[in-house]
Amino acid sequence: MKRDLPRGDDAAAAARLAAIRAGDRGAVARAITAVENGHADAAALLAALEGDLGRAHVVGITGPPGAGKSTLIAALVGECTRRGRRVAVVAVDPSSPLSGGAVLGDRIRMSEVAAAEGVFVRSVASRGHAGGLASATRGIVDLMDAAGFDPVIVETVGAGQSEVAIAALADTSVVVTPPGLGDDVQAIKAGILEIADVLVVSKGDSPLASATVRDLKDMLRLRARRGAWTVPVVLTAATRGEGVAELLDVAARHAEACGRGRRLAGAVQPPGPHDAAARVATLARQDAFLRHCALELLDAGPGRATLAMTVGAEHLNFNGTCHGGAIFALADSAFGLASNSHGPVAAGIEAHVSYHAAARPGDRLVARAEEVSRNARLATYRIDVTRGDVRVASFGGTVYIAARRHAPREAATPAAGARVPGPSS
Ligand SMILES: Nc1nc2c(ncn2[C@@H]2O[C@H](COP(=O)(O)OP(=O)(O)O)[C@@H](O)[C@H]2O)c(=O)[nH]1
Ligand SMILES: [Mg+2]
Repeated sequence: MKRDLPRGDDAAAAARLAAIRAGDRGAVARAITAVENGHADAAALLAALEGDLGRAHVVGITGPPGAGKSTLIAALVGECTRRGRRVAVVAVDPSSPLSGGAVLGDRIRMSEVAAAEGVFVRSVASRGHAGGLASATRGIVDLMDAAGFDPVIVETVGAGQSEVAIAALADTSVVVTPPGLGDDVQAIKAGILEIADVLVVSKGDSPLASATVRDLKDMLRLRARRGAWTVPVVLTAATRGEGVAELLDVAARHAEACGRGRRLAGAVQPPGPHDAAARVATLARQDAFLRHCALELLDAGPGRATLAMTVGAEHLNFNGTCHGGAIFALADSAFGLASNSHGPVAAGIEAHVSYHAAARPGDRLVARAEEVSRNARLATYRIDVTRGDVRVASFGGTVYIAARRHAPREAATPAAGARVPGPSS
């Protein structure tokens, strides 16, 4: 009798898997509950579905409370169903009791679209998840992916570290900004904006909306482009259905350019010293400014990079000495490479420099960048610029570490053996 039990269990498990793969709502809902409760079966279930993952386009929608995320998602869901797509939504509820009203509001708005055929909506309460929220959300996204929903939309409130981790599940991260943030834009730029693949200015019916679009576009212009993708700014008025189809199109274009299933590639082994050197060499090769300034990569490793520059006629100021801007560029480039040696994208948010000695034509300047401190989100670097034994400048800088990693394509480009080729090789 006992020998029949495992067979019965196997058959039940197989039936459960088949039901999930077929998109059976009840089966998906029960599996999500098992994942949320950390049920023993859940891990085995998710493992069995591994081969079914990576088909869905996972779109993360984040932004401050009240930005209009839920309203926008409801409109996106409507647009998806009009296009014949089966769409799923995971709304990660903020645990703050202050936002209880908003959570209730979400449920009401969502329930209108959730009743539609081919739409699956699930709220995840962050209370009781104690740090496991990101992994529970990941499991839920996986289940929706395996069940054939595409896209899978994840709503999070952009604030703390766990929200950034949840946003990292997404193939396309959409950051929603309400109009009229003004100076606050500066404050959020270093953080949540860095994760954005697409920026949305919501409530486009507000008179302040077009000014906010302009502000964000100005800000983006100041920022380095990431790979082939240029972050667009989309104006939406979700309550009127405006900009919603455009947003869906833009998100689809991002998935075409940058791929799906990013969360599945996130579990790669931690990079070793050679990976860091190879990554820096690849980044240096791809850096047009480094090439333009004829900066030479001498050495790299985890958290460090050394660059050299020979002072030429084109580097001189009106005094006939090396322009401070050229020295800054050398130090800043070493800073940029060192801080991006670990894999996750690091964006400079602050830098300062002191000049100690002049440099003249023919001088060979070496900038050595070293990591001083690092946590999950921020890292600081010290860069010494020297000419032989003489210190020419000292440079200090801070980076914000984004949740994403450099595209695997870049990181995987093999460097020649253990040698670090210079930017021009
Ligand atoms: N005027 C206007 N109000 C909007 C628009 N979208 C959302 N809202 C309002 O903004 C408030 C917050 O919206 P909600 O979607 O709950 O924001 P969330 O907290 O980011 O999910 C609600 O009162 C919405 O009615 C819009 O396009 N125009
Ligand atoms: Mg909401």
